[in-house]
Amino acid sequence: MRIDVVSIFPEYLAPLDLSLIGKAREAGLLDVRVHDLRAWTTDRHHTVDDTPAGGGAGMVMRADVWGTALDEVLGSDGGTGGAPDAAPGRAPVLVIPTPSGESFTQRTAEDLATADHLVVACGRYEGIDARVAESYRAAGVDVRELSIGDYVLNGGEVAALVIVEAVGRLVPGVVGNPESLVEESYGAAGLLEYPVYTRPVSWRDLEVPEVLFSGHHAKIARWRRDRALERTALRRPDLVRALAEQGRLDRKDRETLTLAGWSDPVD
Ligand code: JB8
Repeated sequence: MRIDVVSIFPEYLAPLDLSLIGKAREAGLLDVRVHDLRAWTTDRHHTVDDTPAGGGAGMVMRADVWGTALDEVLGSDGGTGGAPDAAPGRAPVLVIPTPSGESFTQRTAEDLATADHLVVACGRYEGIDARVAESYRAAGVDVRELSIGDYVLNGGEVAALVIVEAVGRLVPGVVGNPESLVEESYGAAGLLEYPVYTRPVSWRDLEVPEVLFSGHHAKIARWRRDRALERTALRRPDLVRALAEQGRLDRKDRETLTLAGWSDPVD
């Protein structure tokens, strides 16, 4: 997968050289390139922003600078999908982090992981002139304006790091043991993960729960699901309600939730 990130602070993206994503780059699984938006400015002061139309606080990033940059970075697949005689591949995806976007979730990451080419446009100030998203959408680019959560950052760079890591680790081969992709929070179960333990068996008078040494796999699985249900009920009641609505709580699940003091109507 090819990933281009465009920013006025390319140094902010330095963590992409590290750890999992850095190794995947070295292994040739991810081709990640970071670009300085100011390379596409033509004026003496390398201006990327201007005052907001209609007035108001702050500055807005100029559509013309972004357009020049994105035309080049999207390249030949920037239009409706590649060279005239190329196989009709998936449209390139233009990701624009913004607090006004749709929620970025594990489902979004799974979807983006099937793309061949992601371009992430990192805004600053009050964001990017809205015509940029509109124009590329009209040109056949799959434009996704995405929010990584209900809080406000100073720009899109940290959100880009989050999105590239969450998507990159789903690209086949990037995570060594694909088993670890399956058993995670927001995975199949729709619950938070159960608590995990390792040695030492006793630490500061705290013991690893006995059942985990029983060798009884069904018992261990049930214990883990009960602990997952309890912590999900406490921390993310919205997830428990969603499972209840989808009829994905069995009798024992409902019993565990009742014992944990869950009093919402679950069916
Ligand atoms: C200017 O909170 B955020 C976020 C904030 C931003 C921009 C992009 C994303 C651009 N402020 O995720």
